[in-house]
Amino acid sequence: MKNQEIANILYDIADYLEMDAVPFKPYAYQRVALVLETMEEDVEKLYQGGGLKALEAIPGVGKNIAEKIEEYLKTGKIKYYEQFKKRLPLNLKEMTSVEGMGPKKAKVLYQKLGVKDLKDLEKAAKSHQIAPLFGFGEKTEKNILEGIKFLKRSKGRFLLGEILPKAQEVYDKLKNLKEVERIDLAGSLRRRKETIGDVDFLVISKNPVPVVDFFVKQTGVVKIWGQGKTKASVRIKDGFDMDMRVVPKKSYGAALQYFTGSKEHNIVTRKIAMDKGLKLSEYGLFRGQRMVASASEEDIYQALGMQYPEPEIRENQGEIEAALRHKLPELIGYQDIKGDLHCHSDWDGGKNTIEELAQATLDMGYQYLGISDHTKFLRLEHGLDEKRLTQRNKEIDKINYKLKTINYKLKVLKGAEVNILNDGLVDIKDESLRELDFVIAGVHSSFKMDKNMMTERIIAAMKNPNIDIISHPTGRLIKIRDEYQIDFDRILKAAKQYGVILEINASPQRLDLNGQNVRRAKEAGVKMVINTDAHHKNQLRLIAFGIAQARRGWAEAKDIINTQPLDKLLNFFR
Ligand code: DGT
Ligand code: CA
Ligand code: CA
Repeated sequence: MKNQEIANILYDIADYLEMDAVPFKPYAYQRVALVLETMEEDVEKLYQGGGLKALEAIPGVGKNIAEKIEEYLKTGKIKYYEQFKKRLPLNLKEMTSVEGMGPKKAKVLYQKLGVKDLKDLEKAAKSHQIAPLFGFGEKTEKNILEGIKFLKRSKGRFLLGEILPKAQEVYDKLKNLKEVERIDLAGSLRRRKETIGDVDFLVISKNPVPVVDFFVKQTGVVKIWGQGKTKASVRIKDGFDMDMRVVPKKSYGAALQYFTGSKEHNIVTRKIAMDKGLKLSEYGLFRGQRMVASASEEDIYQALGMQYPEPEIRENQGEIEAALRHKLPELIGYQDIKGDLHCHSDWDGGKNTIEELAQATLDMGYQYLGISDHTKFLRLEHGLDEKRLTQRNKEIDKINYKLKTINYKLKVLKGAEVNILNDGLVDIKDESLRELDFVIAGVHSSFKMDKNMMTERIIAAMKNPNIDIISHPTGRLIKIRDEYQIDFDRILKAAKQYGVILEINASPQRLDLNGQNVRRAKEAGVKMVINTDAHHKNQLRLIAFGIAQARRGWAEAKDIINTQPLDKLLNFFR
């Protein structure tokens, strides 16, 4: 399927157009790119079936863009794009990956200093060539260096949300092999860590050679790092590595325990075995030559006198001590969520109508759905003003009425995601907020405030009695930008004092709160909510990533408000 390839080119074209300060057009290209990325149909098949007309039927695609897609499908190239690349031969993706570096800045740096990629950029910033340029300055130069440092830190790791679906595909293929008795994802993927170094598969088979053979020959493999009788390691075209181990059934539990990690968890677990006069390895738990346990992880932990720790908390952050004392928390389950409270509808530029979102919610077995469209400060995202918000509320009333008449037990709740402005006020009148069932407030601008000001800004918003939830409370974008500066302890104290709920945003790029902050919130007695921030109905499924993060933070169902039925949920709103 070429959807993503084409989307990437359209994003680049949008950047180039922005460099040339062309109005409106960049947005049109971005919009189509987003549609291509998220649609399920294969654009090439659409074209084969219905030609140019079928392409023009894709939302946002006019004749002009349709012809470019056609050109790509026919020739593998788009001339318009090639001309841009020739005129401005810079590594767009690299340059704009630096937080705060937009296409316009990239163009100036290329024209004035010949900066083409990250390496050039770092050199230019370090030798202070950037600050004197018109429109840049000391602060921008400093931010660029910080941005580059941040990128280096996350290099070589991939987003869980990117990797898991791809690993799942390989998992399914392997599982279908007749030689494969059982297969599990191990390593950081099984622990649902937010970024992944490489994928680890563990297989039970009596006949490993054909399994290994299949693994290294599957489509997408670009390099074989190593291949033995029972193991292999490969790189696939998406740029990450996959390891596979095949073991016999009798030592499967020990192998799964070992390869799930984390390494830090394993080191301490092994020490506990030693203190009991045992030896724990990937082959089993032994007393001398005799195998004490090995078939299942449960057996091993039990033999060590430990409660079974779920993979998400195996990070040597207190879980071992708690397991020894049989005091592990009962983590929130993957089926415990009863509704999503952070979804954007087509009222603010999301992809689906409220009714479509409600339908998708029913399919997920939820009891409620909160629509929280952006408000007016975010003009690019079609934020709603007071008048449009009221109109949208009427539509929600109508949908609820319809759901009732067909006896569906789903309630659509009226929400909004308002913007916390620099002074802590929000961008919409309080009267409008009082018409809503709940209000989410979030920071979407001026991320570089100093720590004290940013903390005050958020606390000021929490004091507004209309505000129930703070969305993505630390503002990070994994691999893109760090958290903004806040005093998280003060935020927790204020949340507790005013009864404000903190969001665990499930979007794989955010996962905000992260596991560590979830744990701090729980310990401070602050309630949380797991939301997807979906802009498309398919994104409602991303809730699992938020649940995983909550589990990594030791959260139990009672810590998360949207594990509660509707009547109890409403009690949490101010
Ligand atoms: P990653 O790939 O960097 O996201 O993190 P992991 O945890 O998947 O690490 P990886 O792939 O290097 O190894 C998979 C598991 O194998 C790891 O979680 C624990 C185990 N393991 C690997 N190397 C060692 C080691 O030197 N000592 C111990 N005790 N366990 C190890
Ligand atoms: Ca790994
Ligand atoms: Ca590995």
